[in-house]
Amino acid sequence: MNQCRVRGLVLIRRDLARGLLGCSRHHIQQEHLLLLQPQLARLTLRCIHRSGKDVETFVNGCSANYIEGLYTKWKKDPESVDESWDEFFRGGDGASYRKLLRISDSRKRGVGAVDKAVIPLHTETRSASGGAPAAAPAPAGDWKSIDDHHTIQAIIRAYQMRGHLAARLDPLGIINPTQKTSMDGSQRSASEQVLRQHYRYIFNDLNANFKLPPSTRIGGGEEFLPLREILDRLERIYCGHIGFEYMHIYSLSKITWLRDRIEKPNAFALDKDEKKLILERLVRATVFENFLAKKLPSEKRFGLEGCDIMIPVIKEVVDRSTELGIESILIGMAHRGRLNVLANVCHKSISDLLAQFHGLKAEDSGSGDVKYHLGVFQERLNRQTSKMVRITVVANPSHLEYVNPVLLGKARAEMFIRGDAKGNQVLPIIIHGDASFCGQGVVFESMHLSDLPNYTTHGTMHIVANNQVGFTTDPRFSRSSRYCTDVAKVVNAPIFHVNADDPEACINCARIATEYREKFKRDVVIDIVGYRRNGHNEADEPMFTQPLMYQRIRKQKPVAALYSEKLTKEGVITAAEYKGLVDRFEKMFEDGWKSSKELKSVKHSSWIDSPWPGFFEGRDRLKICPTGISMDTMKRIGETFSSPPPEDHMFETHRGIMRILQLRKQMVDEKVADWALGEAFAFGSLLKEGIHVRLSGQDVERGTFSHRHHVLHHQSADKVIYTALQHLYPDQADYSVSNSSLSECAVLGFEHGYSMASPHALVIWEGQFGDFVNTAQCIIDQFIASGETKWVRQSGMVLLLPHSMEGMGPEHSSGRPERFLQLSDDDPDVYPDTCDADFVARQLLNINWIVTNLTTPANLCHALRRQMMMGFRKPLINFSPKSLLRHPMARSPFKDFNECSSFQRIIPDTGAAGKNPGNVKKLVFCSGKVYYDLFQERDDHEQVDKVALVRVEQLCPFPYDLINEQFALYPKAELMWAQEEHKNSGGWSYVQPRFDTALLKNEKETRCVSYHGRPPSSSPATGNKVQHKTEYKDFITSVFGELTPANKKRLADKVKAQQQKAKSASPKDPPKKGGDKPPAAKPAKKRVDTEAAAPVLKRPPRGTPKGASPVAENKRAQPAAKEAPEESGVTRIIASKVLRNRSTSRGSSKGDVGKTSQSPTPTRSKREPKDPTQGEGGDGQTPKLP
Ligand SMILES: Cc1ncc(C[n+]2csc(CCOP(=O)(O)OP(=O)(O)O)c2C)c(N)n1
Repeated sequence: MNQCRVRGLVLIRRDLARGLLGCSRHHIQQEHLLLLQPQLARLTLRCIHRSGKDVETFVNGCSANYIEGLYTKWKKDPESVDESWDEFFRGGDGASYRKLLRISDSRKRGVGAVDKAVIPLHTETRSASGGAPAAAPAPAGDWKSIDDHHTIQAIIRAYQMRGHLAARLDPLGIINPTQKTSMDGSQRSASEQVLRQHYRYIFNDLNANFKLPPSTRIGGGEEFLPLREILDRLERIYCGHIGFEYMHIYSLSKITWLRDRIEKPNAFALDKDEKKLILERLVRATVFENFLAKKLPSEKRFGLEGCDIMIPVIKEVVDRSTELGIESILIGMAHRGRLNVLANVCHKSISDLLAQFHGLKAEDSGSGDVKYHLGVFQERLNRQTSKMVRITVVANPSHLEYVNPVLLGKARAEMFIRGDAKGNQVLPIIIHGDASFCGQGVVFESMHLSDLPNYTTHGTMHIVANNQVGFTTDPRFSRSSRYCTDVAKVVNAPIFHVNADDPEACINCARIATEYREKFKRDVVIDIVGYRRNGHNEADEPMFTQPLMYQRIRKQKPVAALYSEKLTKEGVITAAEYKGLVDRFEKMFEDGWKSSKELKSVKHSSWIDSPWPGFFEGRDRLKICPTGISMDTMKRIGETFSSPPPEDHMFETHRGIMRILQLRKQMVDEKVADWALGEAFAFGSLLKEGIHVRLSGQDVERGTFSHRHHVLHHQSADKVIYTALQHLYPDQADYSVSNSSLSECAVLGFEHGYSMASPHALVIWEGQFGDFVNTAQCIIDQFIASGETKWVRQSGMVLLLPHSMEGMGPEHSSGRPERFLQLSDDDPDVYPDTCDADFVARQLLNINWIVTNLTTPANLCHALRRQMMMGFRKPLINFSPKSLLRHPMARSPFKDFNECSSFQRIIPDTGAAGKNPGNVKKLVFCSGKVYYDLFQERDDHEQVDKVALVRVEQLCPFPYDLINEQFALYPKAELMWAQEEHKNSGGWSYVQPRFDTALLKNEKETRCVSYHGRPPSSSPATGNKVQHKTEYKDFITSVFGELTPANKKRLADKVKAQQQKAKSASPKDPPKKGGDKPPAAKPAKKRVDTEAAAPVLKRPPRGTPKGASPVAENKRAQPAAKEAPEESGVTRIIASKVLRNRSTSRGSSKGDVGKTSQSPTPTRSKREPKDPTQGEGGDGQTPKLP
């Protein structure tokens, strides 16, 4: 059938359909003619002016015959044809028709053969209207033929969409489709499930010829194919040993590319050499497993037998990708086939690998890991492409799939280090098990990182070693989805399911997948469907649970044998050549075995997956470089951080942000820093020193508590942002700050992986609230806490976990410090050698991580900088404040950041108590925000000189030396530990035994440290405000006793005085409702939260275009600004003043400020800036001042 004719008729049909929807008959015909005739006329002209194909597509014999037929009919009886044809044949006294006829005659002579083959197949008559009662009579046309073509299109599409359901994927043949015999005797797999209502059609006239639609490439160069050939080709492509799933992809270009790649005839042809190479690699993989089975029959190795082809598949990916420019490949995988990958893909020394089985002692420190978890880092020449390639297999725990985000983070970091912005040089590959791929939530969470700008790895290759069983559970009971790979559809990844016993199909999938990733930089999945020859491990008896499957498996020949037979039959190799291959690899492994026997010890460090070349060499590990920064640096950072974007950015900044920046500026002028500024000092100074800083987590750009504001958003242009810390110095390092997806597990894993790639980056993950960190527990336990010990791999990763009891309920209070402290690996019963000159550094070196609960911005800055100033890397878990972010007392003067200052592990009491320690009755140790509560309460209880408050800033490693100094300083004091957490939470269970160990050090010491805090509880905090306050009061009373009548009177007087002061400060005539507005010149009194909807303050940009005057914009903004209710603003100002005054009294005791340490007591700026953002806060949870 001629394409143009079909098009013309389709237009008619569409018209009719429209007519059915309600147009008048006349209207239909008018429109029909309009559509048809220009079409014919245009095509006619094309026929005249152009030669060859174009002409034939319209007026070839077929359409000409059709029109001729109509014409004959019309001549006999003009009413026997549709009015439209009538009009056409009459047109110009039949001139148009005669013209058409002339052209068609000439065409008919050339293409008659094709036309004759077009046989309408449907025998039933159909009305064009589809049987609708009110339908107009159908225009004349060869509807049967058209319908047949539609059916063919639908069949092609059905194969493309659902052909995979009938693909023969299972090498065991258990789940393969039952084939049916077609009318020509051929076996066809496509079932009703695939073809649905068109299923019957494939038993129709198979000789009928059809024009192929543009949505398929099965024709290659041919436009027409008989039905038989169409079905055969579709069957071969879509229902063979590969099940292609790609029609779920939204992007047409990707679908078209894939169709092109897989449908074209001979798309999968391999030449002799390629076949030989597959066999060679297959034999190597198989011989390796057999060799291990023979030598170590009782050892667990999680062999790959049944999915052996995975090794040649990975090698093909390596070949192809290196050919396409990839220089570094990172692999994350579980136990199955891992040894095989190390030996045969990475080319790890066979003797080193086999030595792992000999029970040798390790030369170096660390506890090591089982052999099928170890990492590898190899740089080698790829012989196929003669290109160097670096292959890393990341060490991983037993916990299946949790390595995924870690691998992705590491790959991303490597891309960053190489400046590979598009993933052209680095390729991540993740190898999954079928049960774990669909079972573990971290897979989904990690997949969702794939297209996020700051997390993308520009396409990850996923390979599933699908042995159709997970331990003892078969897929019917381990997943609800059809395929184990369905999770990948969320990111639109194409999925290639392939029969593991068809090596060539597998290799072709590897090729297409590699090319797809290279072209589109998107995730792609190869699902290798095989089987597991042995039990879950080699000692397991699989017949207990999978008897029928294993009866089949026992009969199944190994794929290497099957493939060698195939190639022998094809004449590609001889039997002798095959045997030669087997012998060669057996000898290779035997030699490796012999040399492994000669080894006397092993080294954990030879299994490191992230070597940091040049970092440790010549470095004094125990030297911690100074963490202080110069005044110039502080000024520069402070100024940039407190300034709006420069004028040339033409940036509209939110008015509330302008206020925050003004307040920051005020702090900088007064040389005092709050939490956000302290953090900025740390980041900015490191960036200046060339250290890349990356901050990631939920809502970190603004900060959950709206305190950070690192990324400013243009208020009238989408996606225009400004990040001040990226504009500090022209030659600074890169600062990356990014809100993450709402996942703790994947994002923390990702950042941990990122931190492993280089020691020269400060990588920080911040939890929204510390409470949510437990959804990433596996990453914490398996990687961060124990990674260095197991895998000799360091990480300087920082976790910021907002933590403190502020009445926000069970899930917004605790970052669970007790858990991190419990995982710390220092011995509570051993008093360390505190006389060692390097004691502090050694303690840090020997611990698995550092746990801090800091109280000053300066200490935060030093702690963060110390991460990069140590001669090694260590994770830091810091419990961040919430209300302290804006607490007027939680500020540090600039001198606490300067070159003479350093990190303070404890902050002693330097107030009245510290000055007269002999008078002190109680020495209270505490950690974190509770210090400020205790500080206030001590004042309220008038015990400033009687109670010393010592802040333990670094809980782990425990500062024994400094703690002992404090014991000695207050010889008569009762020793107390005060915490706001419940007794089974917080620091108590960690510090108690360590206090005891410290006290035991002094023979004369008879005191012990008592506990003061909330009683034990299964819930981290109460959700009831009243109970929260009662608990708080009880806790405070246990430290200071009840308030005396004198205390109470003093407090009452104080409150009265404050109220008086506030009253006198309030405006005499508050504005009446609906009355005059107060003068607009007092914007500073408005709180940001009342201004949330207020217009933005525009900087007058340079070169502002006409008509867009910022002044005009601001003018327009005025009325809205005035609408903010002044009354409520006033009330809030009063409230905040009371708070400020209260804070002033808290900070009244003046402490000594030593030259070499930070100000030990809280300081306050002279003019306390009003907290502009209090009242905002993520989650609707506003941290309140205590
Ligand atoms: C998170 C997690 N849960 C449970 C296990 C215990 N386990 C080890 S292997 C395995 C079966 C894994 O099946 P699959 O993913 O199909 O991989 P296979 O072993 O079949 O290659 C299980 C449940 C584990 N290692 N990790």
